[in-house]
Amino acid sequence: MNRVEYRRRILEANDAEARVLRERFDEGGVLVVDVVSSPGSGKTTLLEATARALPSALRLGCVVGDIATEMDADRLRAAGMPSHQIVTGGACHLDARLVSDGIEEAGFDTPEDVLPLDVLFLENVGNLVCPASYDLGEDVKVTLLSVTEGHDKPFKYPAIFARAGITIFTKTDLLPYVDFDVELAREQVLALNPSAKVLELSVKEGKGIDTWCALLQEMLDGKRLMEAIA
Ligand SMILES: Nc1nc2c(ncn2[C@@H]2O[C@H](COP(=O)(O)OP(=O)(O)OP(=O)(O)O)[C@@H](O)[C@H]2O)c(=O)[nH]1
Ligand SMILES: [Mg+2]
Repeated sequence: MNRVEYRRRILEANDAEARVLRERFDEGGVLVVDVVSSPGSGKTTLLEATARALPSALRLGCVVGDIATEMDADRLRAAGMPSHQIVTGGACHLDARLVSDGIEEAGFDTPEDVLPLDVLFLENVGNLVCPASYDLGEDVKVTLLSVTEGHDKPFKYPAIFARAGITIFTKTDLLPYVDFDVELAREQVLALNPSAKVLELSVKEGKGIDTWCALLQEMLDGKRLMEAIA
């Protein structure tokens, strides 16, 4: 088997696992959000702020992938979000099998096989390339781009921005110090995915968190409504 064939088979197997996960998430009415970015763009920081900002009645959980350490899960638990760390041991992305094992190990499972959660976040391994190819059964991929990374990144890493229903420009408090053209970056994102929502956010200044949380609530309400009329 050559490399191309091998990769095709891996992705096909992943897609099959992701379909099973998606059915299960839909059955349980769980909104699943896959958060992707380069290392250090602010995924964990955003999820910490999200845990603090969303209504406490919402049941949140996170499965977080990293190549080493439990640090992010520790941070998220400290912020009040039940979290489980998957240490991939070098793999540069989460896949559907890792997510499936992760929710079981996290105790997000119940005997009825329905997740007792409203929103499940997946914090992917810091990487803009590999996570683009892996369906995790999510409702939406959210790609973060911090303003320190440069406004050319959507066109340089097109697959992940094309697949993201939401792109968030993070660390906007740093805009005065870097040459990041917000409008140019927005144009690139929308050229790759005309229906993408593009948000600007700074956790440090507390800006954009309300809009982000309102969007999450809207997606959760929409998902529950679709199930009710299905
Ligand atoms: N100035 C500023 N710094 C931020 C903001 N959000 C996050 N940071 C900082 O950026 C650094 C990386 O943040 P993390 O949340 O750990 O990033 P991450 O994407 O989870 O990183 P990995 O999981 O390693 O890929 C930390 O030092 C944060 O304090 C922000 O809004 N403004
Ligand atoms: Mg992190």
